[in-house]
Amino acid sequence: MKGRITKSTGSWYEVLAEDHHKYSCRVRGKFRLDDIKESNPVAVGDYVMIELDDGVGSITEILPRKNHILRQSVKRTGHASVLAANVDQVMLIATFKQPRTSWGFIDRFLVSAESFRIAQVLVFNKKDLLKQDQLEELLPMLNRYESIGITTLVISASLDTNLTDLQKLLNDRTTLVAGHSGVGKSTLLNRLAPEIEQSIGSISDFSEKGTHTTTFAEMFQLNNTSFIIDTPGIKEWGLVDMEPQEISDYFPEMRDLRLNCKFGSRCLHINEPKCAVKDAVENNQIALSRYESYLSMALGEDNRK
Ligand SMILES: Nc1nc2c(ncn2[C@@H]2O[C@H](COP(=O)(O)OP(=O)(O)OP(=O)(O)O)[C@@H](O)[C@H]2O)c(=O)[nH]1
Ligand SMILES: [Mg+2]
Ligand SMILES: [Zn+2]
Repeated sequence: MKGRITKSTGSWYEVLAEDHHKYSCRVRGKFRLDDIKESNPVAVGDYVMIELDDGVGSITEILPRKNHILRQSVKRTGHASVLAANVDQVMLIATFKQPRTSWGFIDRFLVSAESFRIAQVLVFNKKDLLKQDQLEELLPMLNRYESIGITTLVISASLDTNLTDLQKLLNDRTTLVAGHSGVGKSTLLNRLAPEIEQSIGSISDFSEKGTHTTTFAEMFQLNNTSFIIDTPGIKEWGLVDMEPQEISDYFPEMRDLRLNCKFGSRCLHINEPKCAVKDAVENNQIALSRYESYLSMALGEDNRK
């Protein structure tokens, strides 16, 4: 029977099978996974074949992936694990305060998704906490993201503000929801489908660093064709296997411009003469904060948070 991985704890997998039942499964035998070198061969979102024996399932095959998104291991550099497979878009949940998400972190995440060729939605939650002047600071920034093809939304999960707009974006897709701990990912999922019942942290938990309420990625079905994946809060986001020369390919506003740089695809847009990207920053065609994010990535600075 065919199914889809909805949860992985490392040794056990939960599979939503074609018969609409969920089964606990283990991996049986060895897979031919020639091009997958990550530590976890089976990820949330994977389509698999399972065999049942007395209600206990075995995963016998992983079906080919459309895509996957890798997460750099925090503990072991050079190691990555598959955060999820077969996703149509990532939805990054950020907050302007409680906690504050930095633009550097946002850009790192968006650039990674772009490198895996996965569309991005940037959502700011906790609108209810923002004063007028804070909104006026945030909205022009979001316009700049809109202008480079990233969908943005400002919502309040706890007050249901703009959730119908958000719901429209989820239709007929598999969406991975990511963001720092405490931004309200689980709160949002519970609002979208109350039967999900994801546990929610109390605000005081988040003042202590390292507290994560959600510990495993888990996929939920919103309707027959719409799936959403809740993930544990991300502390920092590293770039996986990316050469400095490659990074500006994943900034949509830089991608085409770089053809006009004197040094073309070898230009790092740092100190090179006649650089079209630097010119565009000078005349505000590229947002300064985006260029600063770019620089920190290209220089390998550690501003992952
Ligand atoms: N003021 C306000 N608080 C919110 C909103 N959404 C969520 N919260 C609160 O933020 C806190 C964290 O919410 P969670 O949903 O647990 O956050 P999370 O992103 O799932 O966190 P992790 O599972 O640790 O990654 C809780 O106290 C929520 O009640 C909102 O729109 N406005
Ligand atoms: Mg959570
Ligand atoms: Zn350049």
